[in-house]
Amino acid sequence: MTATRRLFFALWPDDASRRALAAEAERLAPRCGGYPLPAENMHVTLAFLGSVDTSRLEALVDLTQAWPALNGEWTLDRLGHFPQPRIVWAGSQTPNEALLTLDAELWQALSGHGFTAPQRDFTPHMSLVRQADRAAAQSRLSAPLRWRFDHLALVESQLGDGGSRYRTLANNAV
Ligand code: 2AM
Repeated sequence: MTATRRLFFALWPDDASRRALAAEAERLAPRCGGYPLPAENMHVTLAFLGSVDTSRLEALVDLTQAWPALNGEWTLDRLGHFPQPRIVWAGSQTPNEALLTLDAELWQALSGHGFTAPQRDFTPHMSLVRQADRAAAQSRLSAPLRWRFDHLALVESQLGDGGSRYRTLANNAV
């Protein structure tokens, strides 16, 4: 049997932004019928790779570490709901071009390593509440949050009883 790791690329906001998002998640969870995600889990998933053979890990670490420095900014100002998989999330009214470009460039680079981008459109979002049966009553975030994304992370997701745990395996931070 070959060993695999569940991997994805993500942007991880600074501590203060993650705390603000976790507070929003706590506020929303009782109204949406789900459970709030903790501050340490707040992130934006870019390329989700799923189960990857460990023999491919080194190339992904190299790709991540060699990725050019990021200098982007994203303002979260809207709330959304994915009825399936039951997530209430924060995102933006206006598409963030830098983020969309980054995702496209990442998949372009990953295609050179045999990974294929999903067919569906990319909706950048930060999941706040899981198992959420209802959307939030309002479609705006109570206080818009502007944060800078300055590094790309290769992350492993470990599924456990208490929810997902994430571990950064590599990043391109200087
Ligand atoms: P989510 O926050 O919208 O659930 C680790 O599981 C991360 O990868 C989560 O941020 C999750 O996004 C995302 N993810 C899980 N399964 C996915 C899939 N099949 N396609 C895209 N992203 C996925």
